Amino acid sequence: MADLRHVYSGKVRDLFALPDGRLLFVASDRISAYDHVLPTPIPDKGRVLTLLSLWWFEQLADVVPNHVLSLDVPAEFAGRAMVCERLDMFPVECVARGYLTGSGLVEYHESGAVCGVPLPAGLVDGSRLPEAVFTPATKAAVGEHDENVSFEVVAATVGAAEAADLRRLTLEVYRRAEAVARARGIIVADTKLEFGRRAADGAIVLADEVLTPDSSRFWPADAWEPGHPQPSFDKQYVRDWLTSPASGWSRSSGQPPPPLPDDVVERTRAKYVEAYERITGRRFE
Ligand code: PZK
Repeated sequence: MADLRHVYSGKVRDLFALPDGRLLFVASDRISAYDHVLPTPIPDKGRVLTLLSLWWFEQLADVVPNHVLSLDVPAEFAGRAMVCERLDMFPVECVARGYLTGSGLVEYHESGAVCGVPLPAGLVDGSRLPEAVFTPATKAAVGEHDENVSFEVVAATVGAAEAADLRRLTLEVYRRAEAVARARGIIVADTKLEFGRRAADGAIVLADEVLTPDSSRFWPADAWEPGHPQPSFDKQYVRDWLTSPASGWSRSSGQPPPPLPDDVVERTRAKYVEAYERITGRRFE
């Protein structure tokens, strides 16, 4: 791994600096569940998510430019890495939600609103929102969860014009993606985007990975039934096994999760491939 400087490690992805100043964004085969990285990788997950992200970047090119420069990457990362331009990142997780669940549902129960956006009464876990909402969050320290904030907090942090741009772009990206995926039987309940500023021309550029099952909640549309937590398109086999007596593990044990059985690994791999093939209409190979 000559001349790569490790800049940042997420749970399941890594960022390196290349000697010429560009960045290498690498998607691993690691999978997380219940806030743990599991000891068993999912074969091809990094390649599937990279291909999906690239497909979306292409679909969205008329909405917003993206940070991808090249796919010519060191052999050990072939197929699961992108050479990216270095941006000045906005310190905001730009989230759009078209459905209510997770931290959005918790806030709604407390206040009837999410990130300061009032919502109609009577919504339940999994409800479709009347229209998608921008629900930004501030990046938390390692091990902490991001904190939902209002548009006004974003405006105070990055400037009013920038905040309005981030909100508009986030909602445009989400609306486009939700419609595409919905037509193929997958609900994108919400998605988290990261944007940065390109120094050369001042443009706002879409970064990170986009509209993957790791950055978004994917639900099978045919099982959608508001009123309870929805099954995950990709991770349901993993969650079901981890919470079954067969795993011998409990979320509250403080222990690391055990290795996954081969059949759970294989079925989970198949779900990532299925998401890619359904959304893009392309064959994964
Ligand atoms: C950047 N992250 C999050 C990404 C991780 C964590 N194009 C860019 N320019 C400058 N900074 C970033 C990016 C991008 N993308 C992204 N942190 C910094 C991140 C990948 C792996 F562990």
